[in-house]
Amino acid sequence: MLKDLTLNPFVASARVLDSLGSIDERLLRCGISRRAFVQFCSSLMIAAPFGLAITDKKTPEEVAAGLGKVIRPPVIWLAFQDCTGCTETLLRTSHPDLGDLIMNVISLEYHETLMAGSGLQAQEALTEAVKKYSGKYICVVEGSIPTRDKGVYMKLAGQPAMEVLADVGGKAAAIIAIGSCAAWGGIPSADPDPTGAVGVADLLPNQTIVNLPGCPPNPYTLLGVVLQFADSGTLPEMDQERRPKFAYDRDIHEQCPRRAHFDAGHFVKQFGDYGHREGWCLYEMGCKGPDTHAGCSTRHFNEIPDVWPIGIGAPCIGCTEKSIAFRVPMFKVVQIHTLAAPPTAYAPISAPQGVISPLATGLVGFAAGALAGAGYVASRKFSNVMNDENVPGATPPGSAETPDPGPEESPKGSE
Ligand code: FSX
Ligand code: SF4
Ligand code: F3S
Repeated sequence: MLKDLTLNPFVASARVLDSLGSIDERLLRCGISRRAFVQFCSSLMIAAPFGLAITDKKTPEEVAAGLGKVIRPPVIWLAFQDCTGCTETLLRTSHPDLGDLIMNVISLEYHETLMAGSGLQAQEALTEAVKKYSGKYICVVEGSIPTRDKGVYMKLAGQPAMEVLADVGGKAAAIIAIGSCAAWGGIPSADPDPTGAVGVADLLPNQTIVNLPGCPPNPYTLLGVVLQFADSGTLPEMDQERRPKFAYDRDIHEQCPRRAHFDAGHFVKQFGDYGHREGWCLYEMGCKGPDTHAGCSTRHFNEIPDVWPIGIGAPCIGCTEKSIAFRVPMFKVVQIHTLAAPPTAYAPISAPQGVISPLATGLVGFAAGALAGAGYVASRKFSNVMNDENVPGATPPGSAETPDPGPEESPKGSE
């Protein structure tokens, strides 16, 4: 029994979409187990614990029961100037079943990279899908659109990408710009921007557009938005950059597992040093986590714990932020502007080691250490002044002003 979708603007003409069947029907027909679907629903709940009506349930079974009745949304996927990482992230789940399941939960009507057909056959499939589901399909756009020289730098069947987007995007119920390239230009728009690369909203400002920046973004964010739209015709609450708040409401720094090291002043000075091997803070290596809104620190990729940039020891490059990734050099240290200030006094993670006699490490030593520690942390407190050279870490790593802790920083016998 299909859910009554007559009140849903997305499925105003439900008969056209009825032929796609509900998610439950499709999974049954494809022999996908209930267990795999419930597992998928629990991943969705983890990715979107708040802010999405479809995951606002008590258990994964309840989410599965609700989602199973939803008619599979038709999706037309356009790929422009990109590396295809956005598609890859959707397919590279750690369980093969899951990739298969994702492709069955939606009805992918056109996707150049994944479809078997090519050339004229593919072109006809696109024309037919646009005609059949006009005004009802979700158009997912991956990659930026070249605008320089009348858009000659990318064509699809002889038509400039700009025109394809205007045509296919213009007839969609909603557009999802997946990845930083589609959201605002991304890598192709980096200086010197030879093709005049822009994002979807630059060309279709009046369309219903959701931006899911990230290079690549988390695939569950896409699925959450698509499924909510298919279920109720609504989109999740968005910020001023058109990003859904449920996935972009916090900065990386706020929930970073290395945050305690930041607060204690333990910084990696160069890749491979003691601090890097010990998982210290990557701020001085150019980490943009304090200025970057994304859920990566709690929602890792490929369902594998610690698979995200900082988790594998690389600084965040701010790939979800319009003004950071591909604009600010990767290893340039950012000034701290966020409100997420560390406590004024924070116990050091490991006590400094030296040759001071045990007697001297009594109350006096404790007080002096606490004062010095608090002073250091206070000096590192967030500055609102751009280019404030007094902020430790304001100079690029490796410069003369960045002190190296030296070997004495490492606890004895640990290397
Ligand atoms: Fe861009 Fe997506 Fe980065 Fe790549 O396609 S957001 S270059 S991960 O693949 O568009
Ligand atoms: Fe994590 Fe980067 Fe913040 Fe350090 S600066 S705590 S590595 S987000
Ligand atoms: Fe991007 Fe930073 Fe996450 S680089 S993937 S926002 S950790």
